[in-house]
Amino acid sequence: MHLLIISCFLVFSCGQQPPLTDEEIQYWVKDGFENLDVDPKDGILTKKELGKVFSTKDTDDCKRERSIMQFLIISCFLVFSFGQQPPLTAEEMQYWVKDGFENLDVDPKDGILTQEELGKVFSTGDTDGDGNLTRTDFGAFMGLNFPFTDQLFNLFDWNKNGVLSKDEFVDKPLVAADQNGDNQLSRQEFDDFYTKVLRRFNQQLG
Ligand SMILES: [Ca+2]
Ligand SMILES: [Ca+2]
Ligand SMILES: [Ca+2]
Ligand SMILES: [Ca+2]
Repeated sequence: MHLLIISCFLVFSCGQQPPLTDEEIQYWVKDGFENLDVDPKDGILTKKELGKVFSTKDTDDCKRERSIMQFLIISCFLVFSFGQQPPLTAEEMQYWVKDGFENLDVDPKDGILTQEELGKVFSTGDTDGDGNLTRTDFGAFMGLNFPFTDQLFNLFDWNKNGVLSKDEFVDKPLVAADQNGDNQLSRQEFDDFYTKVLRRFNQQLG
């Protein structure tokens, strides 16, 4: 992925392409995908299809270069849109906050996070059952693409002992975000709190 980002910057910085607007990027991504997804045209890019583009002996070099360029633009776009490169845009923050709520609001999925519900999430994450989440447990829960796993873990790790107790993962954050004191979090309360948190992380990096 890093190689692709670098290639991308090279492509852009060589001035072969003026800066693109959002619409242009969308167009290129769509156009690029459709040019690459040919064998079979099924909405999925296989290794074989990508390999063809890069190994083609097509005498039409321009066409080949264009395809490679499009592939790089797609890669860039994917990398950026999944937020692996902080700072995040407002839309990306919204996405992660929404994603976070949906990952937690599972039992029952009713738009409200209760203490009991968060406790169940904690127990699921605590794979060895010792009453603590390690950084790895926490990372597995947050997913590979979340850009602020370490920062969020450090924020939660109140006593700085390198693991999260149930109190640190469930009770303290719940109290911090619960505006009306009913000991549960509405989507609005969750959004308000975590948008602020992500903004702060963003500023630290930005
Ligand atoms: Ca719920
Ligand atoms: Ca554990
Ligand atoms: Ca701790
Ligand atoms: Ca509440």
